[in-house]
Amino acid sequence: MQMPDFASTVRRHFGGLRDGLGIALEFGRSMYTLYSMQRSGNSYKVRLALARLGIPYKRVEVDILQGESRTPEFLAKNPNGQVPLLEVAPGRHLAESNAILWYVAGGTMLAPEDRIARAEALQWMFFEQHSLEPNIGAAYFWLALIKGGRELQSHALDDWMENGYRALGVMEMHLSKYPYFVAGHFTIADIALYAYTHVASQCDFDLGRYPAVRDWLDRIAAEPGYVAMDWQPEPLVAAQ
Ligand SMILES: N[C@@H](CCC(=O)N[C@@H](CS)C(=O)NCC(=O)O)C(=O)O
Repeated sequence: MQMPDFASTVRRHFGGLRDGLGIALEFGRSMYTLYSMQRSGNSYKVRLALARLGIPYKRVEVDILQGESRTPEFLAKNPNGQVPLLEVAPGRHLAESNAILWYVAGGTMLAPEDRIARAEALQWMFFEQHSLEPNIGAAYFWLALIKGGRELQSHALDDWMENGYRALGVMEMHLSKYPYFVAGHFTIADIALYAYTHVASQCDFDLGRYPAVRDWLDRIAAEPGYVAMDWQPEPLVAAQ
């Protein structure tokens, strides 16, 4: 049987706290580099998790609107040409926001280890990628970030609204019974779902009919270590 090392034992017990412990325990391995765009909800998920865990990282701002995620240099790191992207060790890159969440939160309270709770977290994180992000995420991108996006995407708007509201309805049903999505406490499933839900009102969605979702949004914003989407941890390093 492999014995857990001291760092993972301590992180398991205290990993939900942002008290600098993460910084101390992460000491000794190379610092993460996060390729991220400030107004990307998928990138925000990772920034929120790293902040909550107190894990320091170097951040590289990638402006996808200027094609910076499609340069040969970036495609060599992520052939899929998207952010977020985390360099976890020199030359070793991890893509897909929810996979990155599992990686950075592994061994902490944010990543449930109990078999059913882990599967439930995955269930909600797949839901996020299939039912929420393609609708509310797309609406946010085109309506809130792209000038003239509403006109360019007028053919898609009705579907995004209908399917986005459907996803919010599913979340409302769950949150009217439970304070968090999984395990009775804040986890990476909440982080994944929070990223685009909290900007839904910036892209035409009216959360008035979703009181449990609104209460949950307030609960997440009050979590220790919470950072807002526009929070910047350090001076930006230019993309290369
Ligand atoms: N499923 C991916 C989606 C990532 C994604 O859509 N990233 C967008 C920004 S939010 C992007 O980089 N788009 C640039 C492009 O596709 O060229 C994830 O969860 O990380």
